[in-house]
Amino acid sequence: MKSYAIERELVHAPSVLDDFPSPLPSTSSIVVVGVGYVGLPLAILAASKKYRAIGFDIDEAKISRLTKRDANYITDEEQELLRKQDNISFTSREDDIWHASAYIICVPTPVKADHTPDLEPLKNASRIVGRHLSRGSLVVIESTVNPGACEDVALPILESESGLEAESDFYFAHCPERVNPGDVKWNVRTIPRVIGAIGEESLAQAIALYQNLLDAPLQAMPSIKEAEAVKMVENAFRDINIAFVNELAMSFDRAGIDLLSVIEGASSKPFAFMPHIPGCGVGGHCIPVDPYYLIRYGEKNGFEHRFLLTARLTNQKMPKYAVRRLSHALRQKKRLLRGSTVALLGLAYKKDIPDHRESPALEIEKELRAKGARVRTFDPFVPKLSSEGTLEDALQGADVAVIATDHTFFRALTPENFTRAGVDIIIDGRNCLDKKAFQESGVTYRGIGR
Ligand code: SAJ
Repeated sequence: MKSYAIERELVHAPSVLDDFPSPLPSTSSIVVVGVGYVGLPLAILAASKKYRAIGFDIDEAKISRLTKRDANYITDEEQELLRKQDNISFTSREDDIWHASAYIICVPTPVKADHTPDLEPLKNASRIVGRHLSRGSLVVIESTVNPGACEDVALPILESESGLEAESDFYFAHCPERVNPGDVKWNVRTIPRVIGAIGEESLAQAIALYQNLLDAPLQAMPSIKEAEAVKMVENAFRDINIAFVNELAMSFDRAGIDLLSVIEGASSKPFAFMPHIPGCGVGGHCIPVDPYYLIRYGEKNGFEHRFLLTARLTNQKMPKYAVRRLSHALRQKKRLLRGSTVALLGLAYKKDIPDHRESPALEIEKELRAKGARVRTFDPFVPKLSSEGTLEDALQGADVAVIATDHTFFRALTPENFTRAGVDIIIDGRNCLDKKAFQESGVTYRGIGR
């Protein structure tokens, strides 16, 4: 199938979806399976485009909260839209999702403890959709998967559960999600997308739907596998670039070179350099996970992704590196980490969001405790995991502090916030504080790579 970029006006796909957008006859609906940080904005977007949107999830507690329009993991704009839309409903009952015109699967694709892909959520979602789709339905998988997962794992389940055949009876495509949690500029409506499908008709159907849903360019891929590979490559690219600066950080810390200023200098080159920032680790549900999907996929094809794995191992050692920076700073003052009280500031994996999945901060906390330190945690975005309710509570009586998340709130901290509490060593795990101000205050400041 040829690969071509689709501009909005170029595709006139004869489609069962032709009567989209609404006002839709009651039979036309879009079921989003999995209403987490990816699926919920998509369901809200569909409703805002006048589709009849049904958010389905197996988590009944989540469905009950969403039915009350209670969702704290979407932007304020999306929350406002959710409250306003009356053509969106939420359910965990399969009886509510029969014969939809389109099913969009947005379930998690994590890795297991041994870093192998866990496709159980995808398989389960495929079984649920397969049992309820009908002739002419469109099924799109947005979950991030390695090449081959849509056609070799999800599709056989969809066909066996429905008794229908893809392309001839129902339409099947992959449009990998590109949600960037916390980003208000690039959101589900505006982020460009790629789409791969099982055949020409499926591709046309999927493009017709996403053209109605999005206000963003669509890139049609030659196949589903290439569409799956796009997302994997995007995120592995980010992981290896972060690993590059993290390795440089560990080297330059020994040489007393400020890597942040080196990166700033390299960024003056107007081409062929993309800055990344060293830090205390790589968290979230995408960047530390997706490379393993590629690594395992390579293994299945008899190829060893040594470079991807080395990058993963480099990033995975950064939480312990941050603790070593602290131990070293204490030793220089003839003090020990064991028995010290450490204020760990930040638990989320990324700034200004509440998500703490795969967060390096939790690794740092574990390592500090393993080394015999007393740990007090504070993250205004993650109150449930914080042992202290305020910054002052966390700092009062602490000997040292570690910044593990560059929340805007923490970026604004000054040396006085710490010195007045008696804290005299700061490990800035996100290189987000004003290094010069801290050094001039007499506080021992250590960044990661500076
Ligand atoms: N991180 C660094 N140094 C960097 C950038 C990030 O240490 O230079 C760390 C962050 O602190 C965090 C982790 O890596 O712990 C992941 O950060 P992220 O900014 O990549 O955030 P994610 O996980 O939300 O990544 C998403 C991804 N989006 C999708 O998968 C659709 C990713 O592709 C985006 O590049 C990223 O957002 C983004 O650009 O913000």
